[in-house]
Amino acid sequence: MNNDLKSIAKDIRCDVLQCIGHLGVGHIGGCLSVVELLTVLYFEVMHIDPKNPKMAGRDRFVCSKGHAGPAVYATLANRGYFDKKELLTLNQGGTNLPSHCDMNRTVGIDMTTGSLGQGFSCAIGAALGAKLEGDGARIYTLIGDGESQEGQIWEAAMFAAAKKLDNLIAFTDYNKLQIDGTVEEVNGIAPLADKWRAFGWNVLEVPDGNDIEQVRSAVWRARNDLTRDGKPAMVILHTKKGCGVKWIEDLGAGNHNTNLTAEQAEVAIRELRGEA
Ligand SMILES: Cc1ncc(C[n+]2csc(CCOP(=O)(O)OP(=O)(O)O)c2C)c(N)n1
Ligand SMILES: [Mg+2]
Repeated sequence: MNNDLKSIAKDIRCDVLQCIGHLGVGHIGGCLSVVELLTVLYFEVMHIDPKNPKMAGRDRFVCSKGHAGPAVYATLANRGYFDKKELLTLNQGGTNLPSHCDMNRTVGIDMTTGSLGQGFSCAIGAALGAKLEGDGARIYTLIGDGESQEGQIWEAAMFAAAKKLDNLIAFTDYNKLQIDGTVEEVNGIAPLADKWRAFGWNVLEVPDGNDIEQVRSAVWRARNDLTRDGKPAMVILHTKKGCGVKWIEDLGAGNHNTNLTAEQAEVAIRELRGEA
């Protein structure tokens, strides 16, 4: 596998901007904050085959924060699941790429998500299923920090530990922002790591969840060391919502679901590629 993860992440980030810019609006902030994680999972860690997307025993990724669909689609396209041209159909009539992940429409998507809190439970069900099957699959899942205010998350967290799901590796996109403000002012979730530990999980914090090397070593550590003692693992990624494009980052919570013109996307892409 090509180890140039940084340049792959840049391609994915540019594709997210391009497809949302083409549509004119989208969940830009929460897509850009998870690009490094998706890159590491799909290009280095997960046991998957884009040519055989339903392969038995494959690892699964459940994007419980389903509004990050465009980031997942850009990752799948770059990984070869479908043609990159398809990205420009994002959320348009008849598309295979709706704004939120849909397992019945998109090749490579294994769980439908978008109603916050629910995808995480589905991931836990998949982990339990894989255990019962004994097929060796690992289940990776991503939740938002605002999503972590959902009661369902904590019920599911308790269940996963009780069932000793050590084939489950979860991530929190701790970007400190949600739809209408900071997580802290809406309904603070700190101390987050202590909460997960108290629920029986092994926990790892990544100071910069947009640093590919930090993410890479954390994912491997979670996979190899933190899921060996009957416990699931939670990796808390301290990220920046809108990461990679300064003016989008500066919108703060305003970058959650925002307008982006094709021209603005083009300028941002040129900047990212160092062509500005
Ligand atoms: C059950 C439910 N309630 C509300 C929404 C609308 N909604 C979509 S994204 C979002 C904010 C999520 O914040 P966070 O989890 O922090 O996501 P991120 O910052 O990564 O975008 C909300 C309230 C939803 N999709 N599902
Ligand atoms: Mg958030």
